[in-house]
Amino acid sequence: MFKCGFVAVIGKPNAGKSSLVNALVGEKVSIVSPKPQTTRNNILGIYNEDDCQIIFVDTPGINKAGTGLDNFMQKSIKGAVSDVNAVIIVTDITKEFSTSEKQLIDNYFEKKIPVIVVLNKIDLVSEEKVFRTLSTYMPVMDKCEVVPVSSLKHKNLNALIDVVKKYLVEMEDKFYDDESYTDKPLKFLVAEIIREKALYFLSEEIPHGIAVVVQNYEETDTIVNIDADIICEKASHKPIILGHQGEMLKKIGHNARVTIQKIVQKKVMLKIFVKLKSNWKNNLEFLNSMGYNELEI
Ligand SMILES: Nc1nc2c(ncn2[C@@H]2O[C@H](COP(=O)(O)OP(=O)(O)OP(=O)(O)O)[C@@H](O)[C@H]2O)c(=O)[nH]1
Ligand SMILES: [Mg+2]
Repeated sequence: MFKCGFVAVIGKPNAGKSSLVNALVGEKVSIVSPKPQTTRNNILGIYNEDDCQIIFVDTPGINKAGTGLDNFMQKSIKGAVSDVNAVIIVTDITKEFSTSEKQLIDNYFEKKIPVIVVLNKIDLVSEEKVFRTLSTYMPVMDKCEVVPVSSLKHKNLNALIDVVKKYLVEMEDKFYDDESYTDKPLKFLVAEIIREKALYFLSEEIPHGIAVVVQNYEETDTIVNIDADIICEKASHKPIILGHQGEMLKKIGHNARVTIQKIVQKKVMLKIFVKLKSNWKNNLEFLNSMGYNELEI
C-alpha cells in the first residue's frame, strides 16, 4: 500500500507558489519570475518517496477575470481545488494576512477540505516577525495549519511535507510512476522557459502580452534543435521584444538556451521568431491551440 494524494497550491500572484512546488519536487516544473501572473496553467509537480506520492497542483495567482486568458486562469484555480486531499494557501510573509485569505480558509473549512497556510519568504524577515505573523493566525488556528517556509532557501520544507502527509490516503498503486515529476511534456516546459526569460528581461505590460509556441523540437543523440515563436499582441511590442539590433531577443534566447541545456543535458540550438497576433488573449481558436481552453485538474 502507498500513501498518496493531490494537493492544490493556491494564493495571490507572486506569493511564491511555483517556487514552492519546484522546491518540494526538486525539479523545475513551473517557471518563476518577479512579476505577478507568471503561471497561466495548472501544472503538476510530483513528489515521490518509496511509499508515498504527493501530487502538487501549481495554479495561476488569484486575480480578477477579464480577457479570455484571465478567465481561463481563474477557472483553472477552481478546477485545481475540486477533488483534492488538501489545499495549500501560499502567502508572502512580508505582506499582511488579508481578509480575502481569511475568507479562503473559512470557505475550505466549511467544505471540509484540509487547509495548510504556508507563510513563504521567511528568509526576508526576522525570527521575531515570523512569530508575530504566526500569532495573527490565532483566530483561524482551529481551521487550518500554518507552516513558515522559505522556498528560495529550502527552509522548513520537510516540516511542510510532514504536515501534508497527514492528509494522504492509502492507495494500492501510485498515480504516476516514480520517475515522473510533472504531467507536462518537455515542449511545454521549453516554451515556458522562453516566456520566463521574456518576463525577466522585458518590462511593463509587454511580457504579459506574449505567448510562446514551440514550432519544432528535434532531438538527436548530441543536439536538440528548437524553433519557437514569441507571439505578441500589439505591433508596437515587436520592436521592443527584438531590441536594438536584435539585442533583446538575443538575450532572451541565450538565457533560455542555457536553462534548457541544463534540463536536457545536450547542446541546444534555439531559433526564436517574433510574430504579431493582435488580441490573441481573446481569440478562442488561438487559446485552444495553446491549451488555454479546458479545465485541468
Ligand atoms: N526571498 C524569497 N523570494 C521568493 C521566495 N519564494 C519565491 N520568491 C520570489 O518571489 C517571486 C515570485 O515567485 P513565483 O514562484 O513566480 O510566485 P507565484 O506565486 O508562482 O507567482 P504567479 O505565478 O505569478 O502567481 C520570484 O521573484 C521568486 O524568486 C522565498 O522563499 N524567498
Ligand atoms: Mg507561479
